[in-house]
Amino acid sequence: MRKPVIAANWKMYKTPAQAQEFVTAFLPLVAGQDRAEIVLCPSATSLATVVAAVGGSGIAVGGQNIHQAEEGAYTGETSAQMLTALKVSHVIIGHSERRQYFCETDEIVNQKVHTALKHGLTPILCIGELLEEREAGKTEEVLLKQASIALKGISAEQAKQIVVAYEPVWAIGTGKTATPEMAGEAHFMIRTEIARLQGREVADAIRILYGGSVKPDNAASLLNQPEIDGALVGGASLVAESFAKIVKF
Ligand code: G2H
Repeated sequence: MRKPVIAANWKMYKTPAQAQEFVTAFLPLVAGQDRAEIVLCPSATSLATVVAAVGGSGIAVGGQNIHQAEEGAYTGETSAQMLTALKVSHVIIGHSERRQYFCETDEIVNQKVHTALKHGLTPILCIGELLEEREAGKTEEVLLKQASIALKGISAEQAKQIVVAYEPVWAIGTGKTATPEMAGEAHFMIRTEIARLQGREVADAIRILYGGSVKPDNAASLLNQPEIDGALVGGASLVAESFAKIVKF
């Protein structure tokens, strides 16, 4: 059985003090739960605070982005090594906001996946179609293209460590959620493509999360779909009580 992953993507919210306040409130709410793996992805400036605050609770910490290069003259960027030095274990790669506002192509996403894996970071690889692509009947084509380019040159052993997040772009921060059936169908397409690329064993092992306006009141119906192995949560992860409810779906 695939253990669900419930990941918080705080985007560009929370100072270190606010991140600390969240963790202090959140830890007692999820103490003793072992049903899901929890990953908190704060902004880069709060990573060290969150790593220290979660301590030995078993909660993992992820970055929201890395640069594909090892190091270099890339003002404002963060390398994989900078994350691992802070004891960060995960990193979100290819979020649609990075693709849309920071010109990340599928090829750059692929390079970032390679860099993350090389440094032992678990990539949370985001893929998803735009509204116009869904309306044009291109959802499958888009998802398969994004998945196949992102996984280029990745061995089966490495691929098993990746967490994929299906985030239909039209459902992000909009309050619109894919129905559980729509999400389940997209996850099935992605898993089938992973099986074609990496073999059935990898496809059966890999966790595919759903992201896009996940809230406490829709979490259970999405997460109980057999193809959905967890959630990547934005807005509803900013408040400890609501994120804890999602964790305990
Ligand atoms: C999608 C999601 C988190 P939200 O971006 O990755 O955000 O839950 O606010 O739609």
